[in-house]
Amino acid sequence: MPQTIELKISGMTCDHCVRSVTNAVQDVPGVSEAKVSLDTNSAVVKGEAVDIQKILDAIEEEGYEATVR
Ligand code: 9UX
Repeated sequence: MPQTIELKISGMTCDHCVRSVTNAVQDVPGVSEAKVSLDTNSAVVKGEAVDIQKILDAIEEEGYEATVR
């Protein structure tokens, strides 16, 4: 079943950060779309059968903190 996951992300300060987070999230299996916002320090991720913990781990590996909100 399709999922929409909203995340709070801290530590992003420029557009390159946004791109790093976007790419990392898009590489997680099942993710179809990741919209990351610097303005609101958040992301909306869409996908199917996604392991949310893998998204959080992928973001943390890039050096940012993420929580589901
Ligand atoms: Mo921009 Mo983000 O120079 O970690 S890439 S601050």
